[in-house]
Amino acid sequence: MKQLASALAAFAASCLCASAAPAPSVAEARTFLDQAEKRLLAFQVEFSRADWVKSTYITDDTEALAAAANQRMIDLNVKLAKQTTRFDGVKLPADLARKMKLLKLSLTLAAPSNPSESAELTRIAASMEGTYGKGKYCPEGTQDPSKCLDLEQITRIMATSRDPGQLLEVWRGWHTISPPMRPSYRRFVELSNKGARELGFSDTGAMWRSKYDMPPDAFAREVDRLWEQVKPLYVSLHAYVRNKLREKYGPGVVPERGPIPAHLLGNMWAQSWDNIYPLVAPKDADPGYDLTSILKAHGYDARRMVKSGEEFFTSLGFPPLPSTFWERSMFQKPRDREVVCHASAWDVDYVDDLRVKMCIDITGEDFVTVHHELGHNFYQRAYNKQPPLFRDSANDGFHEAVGDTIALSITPEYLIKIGLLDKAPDASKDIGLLLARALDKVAFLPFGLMIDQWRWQVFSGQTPPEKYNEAWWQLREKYQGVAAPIARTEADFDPGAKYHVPANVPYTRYFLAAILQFQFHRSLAEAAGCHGPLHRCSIYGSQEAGKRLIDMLEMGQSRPWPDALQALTGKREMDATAIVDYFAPLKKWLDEQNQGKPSGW
Ligand code: X8Z
Ligand code: ZN
Repeated sequence: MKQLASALAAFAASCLCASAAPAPSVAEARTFLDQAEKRLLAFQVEFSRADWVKSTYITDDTEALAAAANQRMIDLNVKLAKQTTRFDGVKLPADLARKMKLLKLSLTLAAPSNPSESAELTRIAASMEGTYGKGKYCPEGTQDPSKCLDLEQITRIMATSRDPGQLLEVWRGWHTISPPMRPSYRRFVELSNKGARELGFSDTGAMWRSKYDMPPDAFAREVDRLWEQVKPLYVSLHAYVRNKLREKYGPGVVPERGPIPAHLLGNMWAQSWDNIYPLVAPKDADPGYDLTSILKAHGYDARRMVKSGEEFFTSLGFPPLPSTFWERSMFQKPRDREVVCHASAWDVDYVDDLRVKMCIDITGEDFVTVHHELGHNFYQRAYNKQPPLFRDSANDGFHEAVGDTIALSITPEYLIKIGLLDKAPDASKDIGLLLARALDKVAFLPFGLMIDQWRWQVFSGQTPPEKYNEAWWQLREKYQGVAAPIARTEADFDPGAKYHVPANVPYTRYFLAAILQFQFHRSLAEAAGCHGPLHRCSIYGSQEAGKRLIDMLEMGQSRPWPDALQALTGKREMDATAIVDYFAPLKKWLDEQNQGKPSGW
């Protein structure tokens, strides 16, 4: 039988006759997809396991094993994606047509078909992430490795120190981890572009932009449109914060009109500014509580923070996490080995082997991140009954938005319900509450946007390797209005000091999520019957909101994302009016404070 089949195949291959082979049937397409899904799933699970071990125990060996498993998975995916062209022009039912399309689009990293190039690319990918995970700043003259600071220690200094000299030192120190990545990144761009081109995309950035159920150029315009909607709000916040920082640090450190030096905003990347809330708090409207102190005072540890997050989801009607989640997750930084601390959520078997990997610090910021990660896990389990190719979010912004949507419900009233707060601040403190939230959510918007503006330019060749760093700072200034606190040159590679660049995680998803979570929150709050101001609405305990959310999550990626958005919000467009309306009272207040002072940079 086997021989006969190969003889027929040989005949078909040698047949140069004009009468083309008949178009493949729908049944053949179905069989092809069934088999592709099975094979791909097996390779994905194998890679997940290797990747988990590598990320929680970085060594040369685990890196090599994970890279090899990644290579096998990518090579298979590339091969299958190429085979789909056989079915081009065949009229397929909608679900099969969607699967064909997703098979071509599912990769973030496409490897060239040349096996040695594919191996080189996956090794570079694993090693850049490892370099980041192991990154440390060792103050000059330090011989003693125990004096070196890891990112968790540096993060604490960035969050709490008000000494510009010390902030500058750790800012500079962390940025010393990335120059060694520069040649690797350059090669990474070359090879991944080669892989993307073999799949018919002009470059890796174009491949990323093709994943949104619309033409890639239309997606880029959509992102610009959303940014224009929120920009005035950001500019108001920026002007207010710059002025407060100038009062605090003096005109020699903070300019009156120009960009804000990037080391003063409470975060290594100036991507969210909530840690400097005490420096900018409104005099008469401070809510009078601080989540970090509350968690510490109540003796919360990492596990209890995760339990509390889980309890929010179960209050909405989600089933509790499986026992394996508690056995296999990593909540704390191990003392005896190198790990990738950057928080992530895993679905190792694509069914219910859910895990969180995070080095949790007992802070309000990490409490929010715990909810963020759990949002991924509950989404992953909600779509686990879908066929493998549909087991993903409607678009990647949706995946990032779910947990953040839940965290928007961490209101004073919610904290009272779970016994963490005695009394809610009255409405006169709303500006303080909104300002604290804006320092996180509004400050993030331009950062969420600029990382991939940089990468899209790098992948397309518009930014050549000799200009990697210059282009990075141009975009940071253009969008965020922040500047490097000390001179930078092309000997630096500052993009590499942000996790998602060496780890090759696309970033526009977070920008979309920052917009979407307010749309989700607005609809869910309505479903929960909350009619007060949205920043005071918590959907905690609402089965109605829970059902609305779960119904959408269960769709996975089976339909184009506007269908999923409609299921949850009744609208088919991403729309920044939800975030703009949420912060409207704050915007008015900020503009009053900014009167007569410069804004913009
Ligand atoms: O990377 C993350 C999550 C994991 S998906 C912790 N975030 C972005 C970041 O840290 O830069 C969440 C917010 C933005
Ligand atoms: Zn995430």
